[in-house]
Amino acid sequence: MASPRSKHVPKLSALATLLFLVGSAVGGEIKWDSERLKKMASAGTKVETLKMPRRCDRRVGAHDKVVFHYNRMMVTGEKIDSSRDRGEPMSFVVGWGKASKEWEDAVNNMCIGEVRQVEMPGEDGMSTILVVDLIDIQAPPPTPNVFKLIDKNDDKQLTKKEITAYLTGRMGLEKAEETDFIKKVFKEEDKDNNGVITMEEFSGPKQPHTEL
Ligand SMILES: [Ca+2]
Ligand SMILES: [Ca+2]
Repeated sequence: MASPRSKHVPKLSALATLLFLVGSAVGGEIKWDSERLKKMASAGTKVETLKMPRRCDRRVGAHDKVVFHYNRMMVTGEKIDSSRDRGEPMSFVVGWGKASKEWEDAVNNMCIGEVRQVEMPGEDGMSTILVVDLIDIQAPPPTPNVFKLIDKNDDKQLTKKEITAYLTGRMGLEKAEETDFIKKVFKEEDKDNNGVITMEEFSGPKQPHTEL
């Protein structure tokens, strides 16, 4: 597993990356390394159902925790990796920005017991094939109040200084990279461009107990 100090910032929105770090900090269960996320984030996804269960009482929706096994292979059939080989299913919470859009697309509206084949074009033009087998849909863990974690002085606004303080020691970036990253967060989140991110502007989790 890549540590949160990995030098590679995934190609997700800056906020999603922040959430990814929080996930790591609070024991999130995402086990993909950031290299892999980076690869997937730029790809388009083709999804096809291989097997439907006889009954489907519930389908995957936003804020569901999906638990699944997968096999990943080259289009030639050569195996790359498999959660079954590791003996441990994967999981993530849909819509929390911890998995890339392609993974979210792959499990969207899926039934327990359904098996899907997902084609993810790679950056080098070499597609990889995922076979995803959904084994459970669970309630998500309580949402960490990311906004509150960053807003140290509790004035309901995030400054560059607060975000810098929050990131220090988490990302393992060089100073210049960190500055770039913070610029990106402000570009995406500071909608009125006044130099602070208010609670209304912040698009991530901001309540201590989000109603789900
Ligand atoms: Ca503040
Ligand atoms: Ca603002």
